[in-house]
Amino acid sequence: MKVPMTHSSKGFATRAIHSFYNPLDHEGALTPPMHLTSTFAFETAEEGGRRFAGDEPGYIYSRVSNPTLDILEKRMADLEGGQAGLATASGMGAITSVLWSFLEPGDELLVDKTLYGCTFAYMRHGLSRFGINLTYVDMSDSENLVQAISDQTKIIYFETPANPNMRLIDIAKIANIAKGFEARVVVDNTYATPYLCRPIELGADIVVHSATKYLGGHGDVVAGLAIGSSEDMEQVRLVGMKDMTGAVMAPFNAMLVTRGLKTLNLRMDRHCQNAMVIANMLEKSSAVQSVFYPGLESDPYHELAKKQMADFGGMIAFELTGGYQAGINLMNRLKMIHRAVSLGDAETLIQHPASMTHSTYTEEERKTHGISEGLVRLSVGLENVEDILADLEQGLAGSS
Ligand code: 3LM
Repeated sequence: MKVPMTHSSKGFATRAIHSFYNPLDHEGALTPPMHLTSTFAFETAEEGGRRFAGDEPGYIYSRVSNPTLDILEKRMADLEGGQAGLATASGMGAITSVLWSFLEPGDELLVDKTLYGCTFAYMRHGLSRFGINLTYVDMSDSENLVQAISDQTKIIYFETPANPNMRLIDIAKIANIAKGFEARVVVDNTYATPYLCRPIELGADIVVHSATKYLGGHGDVVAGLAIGSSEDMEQVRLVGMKDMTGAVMAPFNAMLVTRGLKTLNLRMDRHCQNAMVIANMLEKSSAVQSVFYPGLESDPYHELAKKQMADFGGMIAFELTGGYQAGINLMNRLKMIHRAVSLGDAETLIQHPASMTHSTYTEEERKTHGISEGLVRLSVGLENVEDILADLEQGLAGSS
């Protein structure tokens, strides 16, 4: 496994385990204590006033900040190579808090054509109702962005690899084009995680995550994170999150995500290894028409993946020779693999984007946005790969 670029002098795993917490400052408690408190007492009324005015650091109320969240926010900022982080109630909480913080009526929002279903719905049915001019750009060819960008562009937004069809976008190229403009480049790094890809180091301004996925890693928490410059994150904290969405992460959930981070590198290595084996099997299977996985040499994004990712990730999309019905048959024949949305868990999960995660698009929109009706999405888990293979093979055998 190639060792990813490091942000500070210690390695990725070491920082994910140790940084920004010393047990000796907390009665020796190896695990950070959880601050299950909504509010914080002030020594004097004047102290409270100074904190509200921003003249003095210190906690006020857990919708603004909390010590348990602080550790996670700092660790994630460090792992992503950003200055500051913000822990939110969900991935959607991170995305909405960031965008509400920087957009005004009349501003232009340029988004890639493939987005996670609820992100698409928020932009298409939410933001555009409030005077934001939303334009879809196929950013897999950065020339399209050169044509679309203007002085009105305030946010350029994309996922890489994109949910669900595994398109990749060249982060450095996009960031370079945005340089001459006021626009912030916001990247959803949920699929790759900072272990495999660090958009900020490639020139992006803000990274958002669904921490529900690989960061938490165990399917037991809904959570989100945003990372960026100190100034931007302060604005998202005090405007987007505190006043507009209220989507703050709960301390218990921060504990779960902080725990997940400790094994992120180990889990990602295994997700990647398993996914490579599965993708190779699918590519060879006569029941499968096409496989979308950037680890395959035949994949159009293979070279870009090698350039901007340390490995190819745990997500695969594919279409069966027998089309939509064969995909449904396959899903229903599986015995170990669970039929469920979400991703990045220990358990291998399979779902059908057109009727599930991407049912927020109309059929017509899915067609325009390149999400085919027969596509099946697999989140490759941490089980023994032979068992995942065996379940898929028996499922495929009777799917047509
Ligand atoms: C899913 N995705 O199954 P939360 N960004 C990306 C995501 O994949 C997601 C979010 C943001 C799925 C969830 S679908 C009903 C279940 C790339 C979530 C949003 O708010 O933490 O769910 O993150 O693809």
